Amino acid sequence: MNESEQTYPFQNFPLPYAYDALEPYIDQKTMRLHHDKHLQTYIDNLNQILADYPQFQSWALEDLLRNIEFLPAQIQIPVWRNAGGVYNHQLFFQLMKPAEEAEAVSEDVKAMLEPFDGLKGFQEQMTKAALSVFGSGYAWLVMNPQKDVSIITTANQDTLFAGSLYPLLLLDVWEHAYYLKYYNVRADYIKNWFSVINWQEVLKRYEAYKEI
Ligand code: MN3
Repeated sequence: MNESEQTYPFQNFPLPYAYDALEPYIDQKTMRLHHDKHLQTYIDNLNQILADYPQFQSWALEDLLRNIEFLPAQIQIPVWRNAGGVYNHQLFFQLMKPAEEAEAVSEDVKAMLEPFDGLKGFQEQMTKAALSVFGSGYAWLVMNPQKDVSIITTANQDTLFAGSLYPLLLLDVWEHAYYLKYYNVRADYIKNWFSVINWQEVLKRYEAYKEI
């Protein structure tokens, strides 16, 4: 089942690689905490909130986020935060892969990144965006309905479902994503994350959305 189609009670899917598979770029301890504790907490919170609202238990994660204004007022903010936390983390983990499995960046990826003058320009702009996030949030590579790609940032566990942008790639810059290994040096974490991007998956998302 596609992860975005799952409904209450939400479950934590295993990582698509071993906890230590992203070493030395992202350490095993961070991955265990990030996946087993941080993501799990968002899942547990979301299930706990929806336990009292059986009428929304058949809604997929995306339905909840897209239609947040149709939920009872008292659960809109907690569902937005926790469902967002689940969605963002599942996508973030899915879009990384072990560096030793990484292939040379393909011509198709280069074409996708043309608006940034290629891979290097993309890395520079993504780094700048990720460093600019004040406090907790994400930097994203997104596509708009006109099929233009750009880089944006979001705060906390906001998702892109309130607008019309489609997520191609995201970088978690909450401190929990890097503090154990990189302490306060977010820039080094960002630099190393570029080595574990799953470009094939990103490209799949890009190609699929271009067709819509
Ligand atoms: Mn996180």
